[in-house]
Amino acid sequence: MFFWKKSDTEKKAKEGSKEAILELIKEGKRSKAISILEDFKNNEELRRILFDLYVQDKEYYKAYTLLEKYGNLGTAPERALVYEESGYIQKAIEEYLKIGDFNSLYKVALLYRHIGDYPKALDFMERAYKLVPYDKKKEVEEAIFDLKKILGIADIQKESLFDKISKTLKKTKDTILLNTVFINRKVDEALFEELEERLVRADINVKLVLNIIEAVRAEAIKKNIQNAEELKPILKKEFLNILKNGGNKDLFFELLNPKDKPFVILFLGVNGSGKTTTIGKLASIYKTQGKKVLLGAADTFRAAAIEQLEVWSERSKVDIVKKHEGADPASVAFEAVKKGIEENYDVVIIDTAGRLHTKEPLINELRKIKKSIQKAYEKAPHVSLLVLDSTIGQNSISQAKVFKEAVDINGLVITKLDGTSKGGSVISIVKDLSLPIYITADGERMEDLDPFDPEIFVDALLS
Ligand SMILES: Nc1nc2c(ncn2[C@@H]2O[C@H](COP(=O)(O)OP(=O)(O)OP(=O)(O)O)[C@@H](O)[C@H]2O)c(=O)[nH]1
Ligand SMILES: [Mg+2]
Repeated sequence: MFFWKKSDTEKKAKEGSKEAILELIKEGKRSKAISILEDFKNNEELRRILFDLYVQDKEYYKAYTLLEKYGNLGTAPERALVYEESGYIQKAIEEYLKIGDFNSLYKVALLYRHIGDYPKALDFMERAYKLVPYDKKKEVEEAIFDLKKILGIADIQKESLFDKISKTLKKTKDTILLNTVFINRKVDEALFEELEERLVRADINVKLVLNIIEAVRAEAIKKNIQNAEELKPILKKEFLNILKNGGNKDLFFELLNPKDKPFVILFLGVNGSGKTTTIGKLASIYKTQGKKVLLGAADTFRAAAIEQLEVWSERSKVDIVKKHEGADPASVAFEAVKKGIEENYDVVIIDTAGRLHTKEPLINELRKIKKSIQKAYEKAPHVSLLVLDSTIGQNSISQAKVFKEAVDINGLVITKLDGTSKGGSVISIVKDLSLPIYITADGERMEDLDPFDPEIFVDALLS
């Protein structure tokens, strides 16, 4: 009978016949075959089949135990995959290194990055880059750039930052569409009008736009420019002229490589501007540089605010000074800086609340916080940064003025540039506030903090 025939195969398989086992697999009885093979782990040939089945079925941990007990099974890429998937990163790295091609070196770099060994990650990323296929070039360049940034190495490649900022500014660029405006166009009144309208839509202040257009128009007449493409460098010059007080990328790297210890940074800004998120990212970067970091939860207004900072401190494995909701924020700031000195911290970062509807109390509270910080350490805060949410564009200027009234602000952090079409507001903000930009933020990952480079910003905007 048919039934007998089938069971015959099974019987032979159970006796360890390789052919019968392969037959079972062919018939689709994988789990049966696997359970039989598991009784023949000592047989080298059958063990190899079992390993393959485990890998195909993504049973990596089982494949791993087999590897551990019997050693050399499968190919290096298979073994690397098994180790990686079952969480044995160092062993996975060893296997990938045996392969040595682009993919495996890239993988090694990603794994080192995953376990937080950034110097090794950078080393292997650069080795992988030497073998990079053309379609992966950008991706690897960006990864190298991010790692260098995390490590606080100042000699970043301009192209990488340009690519990143271009991507970040996508929504703003889609609004301005300068390339479309300028392509195959004559210089005439209609062009200036369209340019004006698009710059206003990207949230550059109307008066400022009119001035810029006026200057561009004058230059175009002076040089008798007919082709719209040739207006681009003139526009760039006008933007750069405004942004020349907007800071440069060194500010970011000075922040990452502070001279004094503990280096105290005070973060200010209205609720939701991105203070806590930026503090968290910055703390992670310092931590990966091997610095000892302390956060001060001086936003005691809401319990959730304290908790959010706590989550970041756990994620970045840095310490935190906190008190209960409603505690005196100035006392939290004082204690954080004091602890920073006594326990030899490299960096102390103070988070604050920013409820604008209580303007007078807010100003008084911020002044008190600053005084307490100075009481604990007279040189502190070394830097006071005001965080502005770019999605509200120029409206942040009036907010900023309230904070400027309370505390001497050294510079700005512009957040959420990834989610806004109002990126042009950066130009108005710099012009109006005369403050340099220390950091731009564009996402949720630790790497999504960037230096501000006016030239790159303008090039990206006009590209
Ligand atoms: N897309 C994007 N979202 C961001 C960025 N920075 C912060 N956010 C988000 O913005 C929201 C507010 O960020 P928070 O860091 O809590 O802001 P905060 O200034 O600490 O706010 P309060 O604690 O309420 O004063 C959160 O949902 C963040 O995930 C950024 O650069 N890009
Ligand atoms: Mg917060």
